[in-house]
This record gives sequence, C-alpha cells and structure tokens, in this order.
Amino acid sequence: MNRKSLVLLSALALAMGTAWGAEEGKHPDKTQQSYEGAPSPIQEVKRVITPGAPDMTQEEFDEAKKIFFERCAGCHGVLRKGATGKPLTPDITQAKGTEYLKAFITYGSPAGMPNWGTSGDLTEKQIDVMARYIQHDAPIPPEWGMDKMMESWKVVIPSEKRPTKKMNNYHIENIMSVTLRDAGQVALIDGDTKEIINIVNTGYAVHISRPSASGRYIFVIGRDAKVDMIDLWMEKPDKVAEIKIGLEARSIETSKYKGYEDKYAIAGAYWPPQYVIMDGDNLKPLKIVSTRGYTVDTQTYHPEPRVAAIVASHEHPDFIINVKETGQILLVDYSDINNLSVTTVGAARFLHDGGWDSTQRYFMDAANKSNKIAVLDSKTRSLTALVDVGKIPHPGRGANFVDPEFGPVWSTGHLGDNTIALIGTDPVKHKKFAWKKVRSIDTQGGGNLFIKTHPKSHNLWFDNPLNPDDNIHQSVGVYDIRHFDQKFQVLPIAEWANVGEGVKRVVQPEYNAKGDEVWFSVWNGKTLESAIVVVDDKTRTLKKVIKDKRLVTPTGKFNVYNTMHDIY
Ligand code: DHE
Repeated sequence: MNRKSLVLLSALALAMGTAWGAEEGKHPDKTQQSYEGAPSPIQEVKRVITPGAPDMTQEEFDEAKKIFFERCAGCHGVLRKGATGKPLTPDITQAKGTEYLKAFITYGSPAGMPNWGTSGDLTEKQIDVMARYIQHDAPIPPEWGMDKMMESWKVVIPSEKRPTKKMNNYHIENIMSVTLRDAGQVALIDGDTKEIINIVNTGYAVHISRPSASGRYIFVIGRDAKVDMIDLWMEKPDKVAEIKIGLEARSIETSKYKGYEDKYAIAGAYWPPQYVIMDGDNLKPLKIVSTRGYTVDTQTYHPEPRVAAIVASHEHPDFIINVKETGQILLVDYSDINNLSVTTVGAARFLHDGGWDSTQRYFMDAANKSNKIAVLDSKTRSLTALVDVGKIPHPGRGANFVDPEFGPVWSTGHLGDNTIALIGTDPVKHKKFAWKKVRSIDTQGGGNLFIKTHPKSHNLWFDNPLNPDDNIHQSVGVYDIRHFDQKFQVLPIAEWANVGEGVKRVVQPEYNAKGDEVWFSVWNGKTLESAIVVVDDKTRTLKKVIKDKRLVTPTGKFNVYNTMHDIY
C-alpha cells in the first residue's frame, strides 16, 4: 500500500469513527482494550451465508470466526448487536462495504476501536477476511439448557460421603482461594503459614471464587462457564462437584439470607444470556432464567444481555443480578424458586461490578460506560440514586471507611482516569453527603482495577495494573484515610517479588482475615515466574513473597472470611 492511500484510509477510518457516533479523543490504551476483550471460549457456531455479503471459503470463515471470538466478541457481543462496542450487523456493514471496513479495522477509531492493522496484531489478509466476515449475519452459538447442564453435572463426592466435621487443622477462614488465570486452576493457600494447601483444576481462564455463607464451601467459575465446588472440611480440601452452566460466564454467588445459608448457588452467564440457580449442596441445576430483554434507557430489545456481578442480599432472600447491556438490576427472590418473583430495577448501562456499603443495605453498582454508580436499596428493592463519578468506574467490590470530613463513604477507582471517587453512604447522620461524590483523590495514573481497605486498617490501597507505564503497573499506592491532605505512598511490589523479566502487573489488594496483612498478585506471563507479595498493613513493609512454580498467572485472591462476610 503506498503512502497516499495510507493517509486516505486513515482519514477515512477517523471519519468513520465519527459516523458511528465516536467521541473526539485519543485511542484508549491498548491494555484497556485487551482487558475488555479477553478471548471468549465460544467456538461452536454454525456457518451462515448472507445475501449481499462477499464470498468466503470455509477455511476463511473458520479463521474469521476464531479471530472474532478471541478479539472482538468481548466488545461487540457474540451476536454483534453491539455491547460496549458498536453493532456490526449486515444492514450496517454491507452499506459500508469491504474497503471501508478494512480501513476501519486497520486504523481503529477514536471511539475505542483498536488499530488492529497498524499495531501489527492482524495481517492485511486477516483484515480482509474479517471485513468480509462481518458482512454476513453473525453465526449463533447454541443455547445451553437443562439437558446440557445435566450432561455436564458431576458430583465427585456426594454429601453423604463428605466429612461431618472439619477433618484438617487449617484455619479455614484465613484460606485464600487464588485464581491461576491461564492455568485454569485455583491455588488454596493457607493464610497463616502461606503454604499451598492444594491446586484444584477448574474452568478455562478461571475468574472468581466465592465462599458459601458458612464458609465451608468455595465456588469457582471459569470463563468457559464451568463451576467447581470445593469442600474446605476435607483433610485436603478439594473438589466435590462440577457443572457447566453455559458457554461463557463470569459470576457466581451463594445464598446468604438467614435460614438459607449454603442452600443455593447461582451463576450468571455471558452466553447464553441467563442465570441458573443450583442446589448449594451439590450444584444440581434447579432453575434457568433468561436475561434477554429491553434496555433501561431507549427500551430497545437486546438479544444477549450478559450477566455481570451477582451478590446475595442480607435484607431478603434475594440474589441481586446485574444485567450488563440492558442496565437492569434483577432482585430474584429465591424463597420460592418454582414461583419465582423478580423485581426489575432500572439503573444504567453497562452494569459490571460493585459492592455493599458498610451497613450492607445499599449495593453500590458500577454502570461503567455511563460513568455512574447506581445505588440500590436492597431493603426497599428500589433505586436510591445514580451518582456521577469518573471515567469507567471499576470498583471490584469497592472500599468502605469513615472520611474525616464526610463520614461513612464507599469508594471506587476508575479504569479510564486517575481518580478514586468517594461517595457518602450515611443518609441518617450525614444526610447532606449521602449518595454524592464527596471527594476525588488521585491514583498513580489510569488503569486502576481494584482498591481495598479493612475496618481495622487506616490504609486505602490501590493498584494500576492496566497502566502502560512499567513503574506504575508494577507498584501500588496507599493512602492514610485519616489524612487525605497527604500524598499517597508508592510501594514497589514487583521489585520486591524479584521474579525476573516480564510485564509483572501488580493486581488486586486482598486482606487476610485478621485485617493486618495485604496480599498482592504479581501477574506475569504464563511461561514466566509470578508471585504473591504479602505486605504488613501497619508498617507497609514486605512480610513475605510466596513463590512456587505452580503459581501460574495469579490474579484475584479471595479470603474466605472477608468474602463470606462482605468485608471491604
Ligand atoms: Fe473480571 C470480577 C467481568 C477481565 C479479575 N469480572 C468480575 C466480575 C465481572 C467481571 C462481571 C464480577 C463478578 C461477581 O462479583 O459476581 N472481567 C470481566 C470481564 O468481562 C472482563 C472485563 C473481560 C473478560 O473477558 O473477562 C474481565 N477480570 C478481568 C481480568 O483481566 C482480570 C484483571 C484478571 C483475571 O483474572 O482475569 C479480572 N474480575 C477480576 C477479579 C474480580 C473480577 C479479581 C473479583 C474482584 C473482587 O474483589 O470481588
């Protein structure tokens, strides 16, 4: 391609950004893109040939399908009807034509489309194949109903053969379940001795762990929608049941309301868009409910609204389910699952993650691409407020503490800017500040994913794993919550880990049960050394580096006590 045509095409790509409703601005950071667009495990689709679309061979279709699910589905949706990225349906793409689409894929757009060609990620040939592929209707992956779930359901150890009392000497409330992302495993680490208790095989690109209300069981979900249930009472804690609840998923939770402890588990899927309530004793699927429906704002039908975070209410026997693309929060009453009662609360798009305020009545829920936190009153089952925050809030579960000036606050960091927003959460004694952003404090830069504190601590920790600067994503910052007039301190976590070469993103602060240690993952490439770094919370000094060749790509860590009691 000569220089003149390159310039023309790049101008065309920018113009298309505007034509598709792009905002003016810079390309978002590439790590942000790869965060959103982690490879989808979906591969099983039937080929569709659409009138008006350019021809493709079977080989080209297979290649394009693979590239689409690995790189594009995370933003554009499996059905390409638009998610956080624009819709790519044939009525739109055929009107643009192959050359136009090729330029768009090559150069990206200011609205957030990565420059797949100029970055070297895709070859010219692959871009040509993709430009033709998206002019055909999206091939539809299969549904995943009760028959498929029952086929995949396996009880490894039935409850009658499990221990009737704890058979080990572990202090199980201080066990950390650690995601080994690219190994498809979790490491159960003894929080007291820092020794690995067991490595349990789980789903592909495993995502999160949640303990049951009693703390006896841990439920783990993989991106391939495989759920694994681990019994911590066994002599060597291990898997007792497994099931696959769909083709792609991210969230899992268990019933916590009084009288329903350990009774149900629930998992939410990205594909098919549905949630499933299971027996909390053995993962038997009991009830599957679709989340297909209408968006909160324009009331437009969305065929694949993905299930994001799920939390268990402390006020009612409800599961609180975030439906990403429709922006609706569902409160699913599990007291009678045959006559299921669901309250639908309109919030804002695109719901992702969130956590409780310190009273555990209000759920603070990030509508990330709307730059808002939705405040849900779980007692009255209604929306209390929509609070404007910074760009792309990403709280994880957030952090609760008492601000010296504004009283109780819950806080969130942001993926898209360098701030942490503090929101007042006390409508009784600090009414003036309730549900308002009362303070904004700086982080080291954009690309923050998680923040954390503990009721016994004066520290507020934040990571910046998606920041492109090595110095920033390899370290963490910490504020003294009594002194926001003072700058944060930076701790060189990756340097302390001393793991050699690699990208070494430091991710997700997590407290031990006592609240006097904070654990960080040093997340390195799959074939490189990673580590977990334990910091003494009071002195902010290195306490221990946990290294083991089995600790492949550690990311999230879930302390049993803090997670089961929603302490953060
Ligand atoms: Fe996560 C929580 C979705 C990428 C680490 N992540 C969640 C939740 C959702 C979600 C819906 C809330 C679950 C709940 O509470 O029930 N995550 C997604 C994605 O869709 C996304 C953006 C891209 C993807 O394709 O998966 C994504 N997540 C990542 C990562 O790349 C991270 C950093 C590393 C990893 O292990 O994959 C990552 N996500 C986490 C962690 C939590 C999480 C550690 C739990 C935080 C907590 O404290 O509860």
